[in-house]
Amino acid sequence: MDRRSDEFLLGESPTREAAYDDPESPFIPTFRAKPMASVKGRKRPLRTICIVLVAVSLLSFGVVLLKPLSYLDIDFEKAAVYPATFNSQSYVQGPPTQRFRDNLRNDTKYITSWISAGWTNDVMTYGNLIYLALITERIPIIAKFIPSHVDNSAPPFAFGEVFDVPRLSQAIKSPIIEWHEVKDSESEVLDDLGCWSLWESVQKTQSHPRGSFSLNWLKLDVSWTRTPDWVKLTAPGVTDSHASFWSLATLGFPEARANNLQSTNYPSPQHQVSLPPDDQLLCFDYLYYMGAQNAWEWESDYGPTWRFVGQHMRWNASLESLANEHARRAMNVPVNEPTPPYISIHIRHGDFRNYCNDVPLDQCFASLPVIARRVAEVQEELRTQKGIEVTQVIMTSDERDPEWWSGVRALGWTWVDYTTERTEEIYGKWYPVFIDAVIQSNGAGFVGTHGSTMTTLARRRVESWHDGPTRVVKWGSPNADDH
Ligand SMILES: Nc1nc2c(ncn2[C@@H]2O[C@H](COP(=O)(O)OP(=O)(O)OP(=O)(O)O)[C@@H](O)[C@H]2O)c(=O)[nH]1
Ligand SMILES: *[C@@H]1O[C@H](CO)[C@@H](O)[C@H](O)[C@H]1NC(C)=O
Ligand SMILES: *[C@@H]1O[C@H](CO)[C@@H](O)[C@H](O)[C@H]1NC(C)=O
Repeated sequence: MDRRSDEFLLGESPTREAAYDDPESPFIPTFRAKPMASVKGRKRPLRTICIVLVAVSLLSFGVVLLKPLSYLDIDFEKAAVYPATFNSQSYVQGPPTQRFRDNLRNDTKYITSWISAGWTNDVMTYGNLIYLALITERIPIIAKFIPSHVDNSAPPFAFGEVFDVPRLSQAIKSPIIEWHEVKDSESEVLDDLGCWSLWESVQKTQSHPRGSFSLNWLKLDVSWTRTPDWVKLTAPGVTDSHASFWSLATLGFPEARANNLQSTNYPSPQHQVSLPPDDQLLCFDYLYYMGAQNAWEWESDYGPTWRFVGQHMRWNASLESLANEHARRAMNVPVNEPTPPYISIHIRHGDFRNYCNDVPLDQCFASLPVIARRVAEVQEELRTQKGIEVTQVIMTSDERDPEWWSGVRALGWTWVDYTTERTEEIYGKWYPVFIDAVIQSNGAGFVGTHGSTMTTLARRRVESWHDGPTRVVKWGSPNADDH
């Protein structure tokens, strides 16, 4: 059992610094904490409390929509607990408007923030935003995903087409709205907005707010006000970019807001207007680096965003069934047979080579036999702990080298061939990464790559959703994964 693992510290590389300097570049945390114990399902006594809470929050929001759930076929347990759903339409004035403000309800407070990294990091950022919404009792407004590792020509992709928003909303007992429900995606109006920027309070490399292409898509001209330095999670001298959830939360309430309005303000870049941070629509530049008590809490068992939000971010059913079809074809499952349990693997290569420094690639990345040893451990755990014999193995990876894939084939493993499937032509450029993420998450067990957030999320999903065994393969030197 590899529940104990030492922290894997990759050396600082010039590339990492370069990525860090570029606000539009993804950045991977290199300090990874220990693997978590699996998050257990909700206990029965909690159900009564849940029902009461749902009732109370529904009443306080004033709307009870008696619409049957659309995902009853996915999770009967949870579906049965929640009798009604939050209708996002009830938390705006009406259909999307040209100016976002015309669509906000004057009796409601909102919160928003934006993204600027790889897709998984962006998923985590939205998770953090929703968690901050919960503790400030505000309604989160979520923008579309925008491409970074994915081809730049891929159009923005709605959060609700990746995740099941009604289900998430019910699980966390809060409405969630998407930006395109508030402001018309075709609007030509450039809206002024005052927001807090925490980027300069948490890191010293850049002396400007964190940028995001989302602002261009949403046509927002933001006047930023610097957050006070006490939002930083760690001591001023510590080089770490995390802010603390509750420090930011205080700014969502009148006292801390009023006491910190005198901070540096940047006029909006286009209209050159100086605005204080908006009180109705609380907004922050970037919420990827957030923690309650420590940095990188998505890695920890107690991590609040995973516990209160992330685990409830289940896939949109259409996407999930599309991924299931791809997985079935990869495993050659006959039409009339159910999808067999499989072990999913995520091997992150691509730009991770930049962390190898002087170590040759074939010695830096974990070899296939090293990965196979981890797969065997997962197989063994499934056999002994759950009594299931899992022989199907599906590889997902950003590796492009055909020789490497031949090696995968030689091990008797399979993968989705997106070229033969013509997935991008048929569905769009976003789909290979979405489908791979769904396939990873639905493994009976999972093997991933140390240092990749895509692995982190897959691992947590397999542990929470399927109670499956997981392993994370270390790399960086020839014997990195010895154990
Ligand atoms: N289709 C596919 N894409 C992948 C895979 N692994 C990585 N990628 C691409 O590379 C990106 C990795 O960025 P993130 O999702 O943020 O996760 P990460 O591995 O922590 O990488 P960084 O962003 O560089 O920190 C993904 O979003 C994908 O676009 C994979 O197995 N399949
Ligand atoms: C709030 O909005 C409602 C409905 O749009 C309107 O009737 C009411 O007068 C507004 N209240 C205030 C304080 O502006
Ligand atoms: C899932 O995504 C599809 C579009 O792919 C959308 O029509 C549907 O409403 C989404 N499902 C939910 C529950 O939001």
